[in-house]
Amino acid sequence: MTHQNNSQNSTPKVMVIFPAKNEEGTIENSIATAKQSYYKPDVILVDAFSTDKTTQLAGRAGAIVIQQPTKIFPAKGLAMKAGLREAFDRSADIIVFLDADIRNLTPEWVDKLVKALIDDNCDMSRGFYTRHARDAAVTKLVARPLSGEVCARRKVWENLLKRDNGSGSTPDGWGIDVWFLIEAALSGYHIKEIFMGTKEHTSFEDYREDVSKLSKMAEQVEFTIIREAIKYDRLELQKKVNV
Ligand SMILES: Nc1nc2c(ncn2[C@@H]2O[C@H](COP(=O)(O)OP(=O)(O)O)[C@@H](O)[C@H]2O)c(=O)[nH]1
Ligand SMILES: [Mg+2]
Repeated sequence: MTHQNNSQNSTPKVMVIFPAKNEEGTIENSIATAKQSYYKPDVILVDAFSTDKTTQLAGRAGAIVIQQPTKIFPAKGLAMKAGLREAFDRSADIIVFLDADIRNLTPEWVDKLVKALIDDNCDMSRGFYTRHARDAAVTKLVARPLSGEVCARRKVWENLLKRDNGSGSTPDGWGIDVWFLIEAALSGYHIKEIFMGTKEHTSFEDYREDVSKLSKMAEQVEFTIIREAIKYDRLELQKKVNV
């Protein structure tokens, strides 16, 4: 197979970014596991002013620890943008995001996401999973693929960030994943879902019995989709959809 992109001639510098808020139960193992990837990634933790031992454990596991810029929550978007800036400064070629609350992470998750870019020549790879029936309600009901495990080359991330045209409209909270997804799709990027098996993550335990705890997340995802529809003048398209 021929590749248009030749950065795979030398080994790409892979960086894994974990946004994390109070993840002391899983962070150390997550970082150690990510570091065992075939691609020997450096790991960045973007901390949300955690009040538990997350940052100490992350430092001990060998991660570069930075703080998200402000104490607003939820700040998944702020954290991802801060992580990307740090990875750009550290000359990353390929940047992988992983959630920090995963109990069954293996090094192959990183391998598979990165390999999809290198071997299959897609622009963005995203994890998808066999999930518990009540898990990932927002993803299942509102937008797919939306997992926190997402990987792209530096240039793709840079181009996506430029698409807010300096307006600062890139979401700071839970809207960020769907924002990246829509902007990637509208950029014509080839997005591929990669099957990872099952995903066991601790946040599910918080909403397992009551998915209405995800209402804030669902609202931010929905509003982001509406804002994007307005931005790209696509609201008229809904007339073709039978509701
Ligand atoms: N830096 C930062 N990380 C966050 C914040 N909120 C959640 N996270 C992290 O983002 C990841 C996804 O969050 P999670 O609660 O697991 O989302 P879910 O899996 O969709 O329920 C986890 O690693 C969280 O620790 C935040 O406000 N700031
Ligand atoms: Mg989770």
